[in-house]
Amino acid sequence: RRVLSRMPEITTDHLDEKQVQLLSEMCILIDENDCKIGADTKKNCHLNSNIDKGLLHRAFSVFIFNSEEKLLLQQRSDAKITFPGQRHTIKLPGLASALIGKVFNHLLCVCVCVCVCVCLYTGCFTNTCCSHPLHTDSELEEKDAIGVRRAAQRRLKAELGIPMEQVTPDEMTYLTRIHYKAQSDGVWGEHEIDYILFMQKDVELSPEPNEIKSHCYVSKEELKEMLEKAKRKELEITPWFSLIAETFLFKWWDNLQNLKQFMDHNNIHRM
Ligand code: DMA
Ligand code: MN
Repeated sequence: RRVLSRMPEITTDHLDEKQVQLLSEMCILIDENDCKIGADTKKNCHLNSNIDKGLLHRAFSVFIFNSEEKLLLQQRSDAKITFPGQRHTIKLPGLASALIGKVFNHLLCVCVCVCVCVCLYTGCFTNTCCSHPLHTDSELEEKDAIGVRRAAQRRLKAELGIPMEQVTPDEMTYLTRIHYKAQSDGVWGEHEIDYILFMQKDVELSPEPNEIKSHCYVSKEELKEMLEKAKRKELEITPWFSLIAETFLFKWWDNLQNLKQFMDHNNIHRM
């Protein structure tokens, strides 16, 4: 049957149990104009095999700034299935391992592991919070992107432990939408239209370790330094955060008090 063609045999046994459970959440399927066309599991939405056929879902990215205008970043936990803190496997090039004797290969593997671990000790950094509105009445509601803003409130609590009353939907500014695609590894990836939500407020945090390895507030200068380090492969940044940081972020950040001029709910930026 047609639906079966979307479900290739994928083992999730080696992955984090809590994160695997979340793969059964129902995401919102959309077309390239962000019109909803159905629902599918988080798992099916994030398999490269389906993304290659054009499967696209709705998502959001929240950026919280404190009263000093510093941006709250998080480092994704190692448990995350897409873009984890540390890569799950390290592969040597086939030719290299074929040429090198077994013992030497083993030693080389250890060296590569150590180097990669040192380089990526900081893990995959990203903006405050990202996730997906679910296929429920409350999160499907499209007027003023209220469904997406409700989903953001839910995930800010789940990931960062921010009390729901400190991040109500009406405190979030919906700026615009970004359409992008990125592979995480051979199996998993992202293909989304991402709603950008901004908020400036001092909030209480109690991060959930299964979601987040660490968090920090950064100034513009500190983020620029991180972006430079990411270019030199000294730390890792998620592809969507990198795209937003290279395009709109600093312009918006310079205007936290006058964001209205940047609200564009008609266009979808293809990246
Ligand atoms: C997905 O983020 C959303 C974007 C914009 C990349 P995620 O992988 O952190 O989702 P979740 O927290 O639901 O696993
Ligand atoms: Mn996604």
